[in-house]
Amino acid sequence: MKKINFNNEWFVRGVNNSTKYSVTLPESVMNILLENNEISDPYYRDNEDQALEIAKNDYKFWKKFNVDQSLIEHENISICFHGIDTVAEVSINDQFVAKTENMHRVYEWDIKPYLELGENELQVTLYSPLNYIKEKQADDPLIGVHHAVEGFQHLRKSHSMFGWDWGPKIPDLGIWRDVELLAWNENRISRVHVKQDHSDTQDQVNVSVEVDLEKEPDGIETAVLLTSPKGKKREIICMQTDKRKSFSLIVDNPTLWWPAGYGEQSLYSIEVILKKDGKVIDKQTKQIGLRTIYVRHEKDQWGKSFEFVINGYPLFMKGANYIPEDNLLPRLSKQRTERLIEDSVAANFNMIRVWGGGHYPEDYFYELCDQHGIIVWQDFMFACSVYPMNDDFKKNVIQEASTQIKRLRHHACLGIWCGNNEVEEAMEYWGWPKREDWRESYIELFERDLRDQVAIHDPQTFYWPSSPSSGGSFDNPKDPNVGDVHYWDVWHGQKPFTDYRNYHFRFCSEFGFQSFPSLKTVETFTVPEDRNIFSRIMEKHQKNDDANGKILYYLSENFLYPKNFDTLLYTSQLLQAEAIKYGVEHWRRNLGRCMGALYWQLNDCWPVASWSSIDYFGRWKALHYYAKKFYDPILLSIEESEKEASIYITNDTLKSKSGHVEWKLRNNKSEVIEEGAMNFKVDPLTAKACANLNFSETINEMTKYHTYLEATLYIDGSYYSQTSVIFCKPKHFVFLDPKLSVKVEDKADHFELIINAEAYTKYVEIETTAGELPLSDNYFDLSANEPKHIKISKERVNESLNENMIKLKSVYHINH
Ligand code: BMA
Repeated sequence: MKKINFNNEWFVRGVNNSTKYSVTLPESVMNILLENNEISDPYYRDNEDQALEIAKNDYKFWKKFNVDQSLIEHENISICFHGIDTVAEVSINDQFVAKTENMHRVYEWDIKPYLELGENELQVTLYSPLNYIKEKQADDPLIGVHHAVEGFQHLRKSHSMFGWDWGPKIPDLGIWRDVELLAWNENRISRVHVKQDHSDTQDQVNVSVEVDLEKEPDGIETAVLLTSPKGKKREIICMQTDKRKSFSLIVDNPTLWWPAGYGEQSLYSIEVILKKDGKVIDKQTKQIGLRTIYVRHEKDQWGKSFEFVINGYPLFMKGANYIPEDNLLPRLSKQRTERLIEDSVAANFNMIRVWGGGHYPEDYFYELCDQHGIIVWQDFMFACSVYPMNDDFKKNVIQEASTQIKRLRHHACLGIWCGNNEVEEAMEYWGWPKREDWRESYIELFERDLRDQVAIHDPQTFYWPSSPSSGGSFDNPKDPNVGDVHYWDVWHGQKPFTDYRNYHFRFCSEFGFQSFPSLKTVETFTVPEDRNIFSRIMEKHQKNDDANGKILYYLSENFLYPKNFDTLLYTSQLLQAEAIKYGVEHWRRNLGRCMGALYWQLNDCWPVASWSSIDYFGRWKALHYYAKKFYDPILLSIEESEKEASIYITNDTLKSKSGHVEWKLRNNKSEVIEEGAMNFKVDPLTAKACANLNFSETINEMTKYHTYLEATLYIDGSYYSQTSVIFCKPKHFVFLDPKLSVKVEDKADHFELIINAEAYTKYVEIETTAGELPLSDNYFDLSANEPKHIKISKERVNESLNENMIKLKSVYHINH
C-alpha cells in the first residue's frame, strides 16, 4: 500500500476572513493565530478570555495536491484523517466527501471518485464547537459539571477543552493528528489482532495472530514474523485463502514483560507481510509484551477485591491520574511525554490512569509506557455528565470505542478498559434528577455496548464500567469495600489528613489535594502586581471553586502564617505532599486489602493551581519528590498517634527482605531521648509492623512540641531510607533556626550537595539558579549535624555548580 503523508502545505483562514496562513499539520486555530501574532499567549494572565470568541467562528483548512497517472491508476484511493478536532465537513474539488463530529475517531474515506488528473484541492471546514453544543443543548438539555461550557457532553471532543476545575476554556479547533493519502491495489491488511495464551507454569505462550484482509484474497501470501527481544526470528508463511486467518506461534521459555520495579520490559515484535506475485503489497508491525494481566474482583472477608494480578502476582498499583498534557494540542510532543513517563518511573510509579475527560493519547504515549513498564488504566472518554442517547450519538461512540480498542489492544502496558469517569457516581449521588431514561441509557452504553465492544475486540483485557464503581447498576458505586473508590473528603470535604486512616479501600483510583505551582511557574503568567493568590489573575489560574479558601483552611490547621507570597506557594506544596503521603502510606500498610493508590493528578495542561505533582513546565512539586519516597518498593513508614507509634515495612517486591530498623526519639536539637533497634524479615508482597512503641512516659503536654521520632531502615546491613514524625501539628512544633548550609562537590559523573542543619528541621527545599535539576531527593527532613548527600546527575547541568547557585529553605523559614 502506498502511503503519502499529507501534513504539508496547508492553508487556513477564517470562513469570513480573507487573511490566510500557511501551515503544516498537526495544527490548530489558536496556535496559528498565536504564531502569527494575531492573539497573545492564551496562558498568560487573563488572555484565556479571547479564546471563547475565536471558537465561535468557523475556519477553513485546505491543501492543493497533484495527482499523476501512476497514482490515479490505483484501484483504491482514500484519505485518512487520524484526528479532526472536531465538527467538520470534508470535500475534494468542491464535492462533499463526509462530515465529522468526533475527535477521537480515525476517519478514512474513498476519494477516488472525486480525483482528477493534475491539481486537486482538499478542503476541511471546521465549525465552531461552541455553536454546535449550544444548539444540541437547546434541543436536549443535559446535566454535567458546571465548570465546563454548558452542553460540552454533546460533542465527542475532549471535555476539558471546554474548561475543567484545573483547565482553561479554550475549545480550540484543528486537525490534530496526521493526514495520509492511501493508494492500493488488490488487497491490504484491515486489522491484526494478537492474543496470547500462557501455560499455567508460564513456560510456554501461544501467540496467535489473527490477520484480516480488506477483501476476499486472491493469490495472497501472508507471512507472520515474530522477533524475540534478543533478535531470534520465527516465521510462518502461507497462502491466505479466507479474509480472516489465524497464525499460531508457540514461544517456549518466554521472556516476560514486567511492570516497572519487577523486571525487564522485554518486547517482541510481530510483523505481518502481505505479498502478491512475490511483491510486498502491505505490512504492519506491532510491539508486544508477553505477560498476563487481569483484575481479580472477587468476594472476600472485607467485601469484593479489586487487584491487578500480573504474571501471576497480585501487585499494588502506584501512580497517578493523567490529564491532557496541553490544552493547545499542537504543543504535544513525544519529548514532553517521554519526560513525563520517565519522571513517573523515577517516582516509582507502575500505573497511570488516563482519565476520561480528555483525549486518547498518541501512540507514543503507549509505546513509552510499554518501554518503561507503566501499566495503563484506560478510561473511555466520558466524564462527569449525562450523555445524549440518540442513535447518531450512540453509533458515533461505538465506532470510536472500536477504533480505539483496535489501536491500543496489543500494548503490553494496557491493563484495563474503564467505561467512564464518575458518571455512575454522579448520577447516583450528585443530586441530579434520577431520570429513568438517563439511567437506562447509562446502563445500555456503559454496561452493555462498551462492554460488548471490549469483549469483541479485546477479550483478554478486563472491562470495568466506571471509576469509581462497585461493579455497576448504580449499586452503591462508592462502597469502600468493593471495587475502586474516589475519595475526596480530604480536600473537597475539608476533613483532616488523618481521615484517610478511617478507610481501607480496595483500590483508591482518585484522591487529591491542590497546591500552587512554584514561583518560577507563576512568574510565567503574571506581572509582579498579580502575585497575590486572591488577585484577579491568580484566580483566573485557579479553576476550582473555593480552592484558595481550602488551601488557607488547611494551612491554618497545619502551618504558621507564611511570611510572603513565595513561602505561601511553598507551604501549599507541603500541605499537598503531606496529605497524599498520609493516604498512600496508610493504604500501603494495609497491602493485601488495599491494592492500589492513584492520586489525582500527575500533570497540568497549562500553568495553574491544581492537584498536579508536576506542573505545566515539568517542574516537580514537593508532592512528586514525596511520591518517589512513599511509592518506594520498600517503604518505611510510621503510624503515629498522640503518644504511640508503629513502625512498618511494606515490601512490594517479589523477594523477602530482612534488615534492621533503628529508631530514636529526639528533641528539637536532635539530642536522643530514647532509642532502640530491631531486626525484621518481611515476606514478598506484604506489609508488617516491626515495632509498636509507647511513649506515654516521655511525651506529655510539655515535651510534645519539641519531640520527634526518627526511624532509619537498613537492609542487609546497608542504609536504605529514613523518615521522621512529630507528635503535634507542625505549626505548634518549636523549630529552632536550622542554619541550613550547603557544600557542593564536583564528582566524575554528578554533583554532590551536602546539606547540613544545626537543628532538626523538616521539608528542606533545594532550589538552584541553574534551572530544573534532577535532584536525588528534595523536601526532606534533617536532624542536627547529620548532613544529607544529594546527587545531581550532570546530564542536565550546563554549567558548573557552586554554593552561590543553591537556595535552601525549610519549615522554619515559613515565617522567618
Ligand atoms: C476528580 C476528577 C476530575 C476533577 C477532580 C478534581 O474526581 O475526576 O473530574 O478534576 O476530581 O475535582
